[in-house]
Amino acid sequence: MTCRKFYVSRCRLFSIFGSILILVILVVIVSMSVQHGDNTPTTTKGTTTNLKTIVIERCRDYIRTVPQMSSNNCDAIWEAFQNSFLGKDPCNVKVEDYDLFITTVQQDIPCNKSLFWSKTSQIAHDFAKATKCLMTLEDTLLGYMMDGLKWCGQQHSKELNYTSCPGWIECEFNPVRSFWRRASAHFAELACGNVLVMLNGSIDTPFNKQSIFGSVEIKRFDSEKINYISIRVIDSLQDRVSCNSMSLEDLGKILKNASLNFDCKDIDKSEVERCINDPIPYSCDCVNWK
Ligand code: AVW
Repeated sequence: MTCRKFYVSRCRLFSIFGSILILVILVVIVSMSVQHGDNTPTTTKGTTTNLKTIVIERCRDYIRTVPQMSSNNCDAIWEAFQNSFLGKDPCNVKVEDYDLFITTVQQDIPCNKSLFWSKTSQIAHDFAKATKCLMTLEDTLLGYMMDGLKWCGQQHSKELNYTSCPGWIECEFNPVRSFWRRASAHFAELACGNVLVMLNGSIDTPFNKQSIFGSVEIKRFDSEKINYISIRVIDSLQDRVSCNSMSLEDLGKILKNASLNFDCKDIDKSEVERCINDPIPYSCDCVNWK
């Protein structure tokens, strides 16, 4: 009797541990798959379900809330967007294929408002959203409409492909990557006055020449229009000086060669987080960026 009791309780214990283990594995799998900027190619996934509805609704929402944007026509924007990649091999959509689409969207980006980021997506967007003092690409209509979405077409068909689209690194000229390169180039070309760049000091190469910031945006900065570039390297380790690292030295050389004025400063992540949690509306001053 005692022995059976012992057996039953051991059984329960195993099944409880078993369930917890399965739960933990599930949570890890789900959280990995929803991570923005996941590096795993996702060949099995196709175009985001309801892409057209999502894009048009986001577009209408945006132009409703930003009065200066009312000249934009969301149906025309959708048409131009889909014409950029439909009927094309999803590994052969060129950056220039989005040219017409980019010109269909009318938006002025005020000087001194542009925020660029690399490997700091979360904190940069949280900062822009909380303070409303700067704009990232994803705060512009172009970026806002496409943020987090996936799309592709196929050759010899005018339909979206909902079954399978190439992943970000699977082939260079996939429709999503070419779009973000084109939109980023445009956003960088429009930058004027003082601009802020948030880099990640907790990785070996805060400035990565292969990133969109390093390979696209930095090349489109116009020294005639940009007064000053504040490079800010965000880190959770106090006293780390990423501004002195090799990768930042590379960035410095590129900026100097392009006659762009800049400085670099290491900033504690906690300072930015404090500001996000207790912002001064329409002011960037809750962080000492200077
Ligand atoms: P990032 P970037 N799979 O943090 O400098 C899917 O490296 O490149 O910063 N999506 C990806 C992948 C991937 N393997 N790698 C990157 N991405 C996408 C536009 C993903 O959406 C703004 F204006 C990730 O969040 C910034 O100044 C994003 O690319 C600059 O370009 C950024 O990757 C940030 O581009």
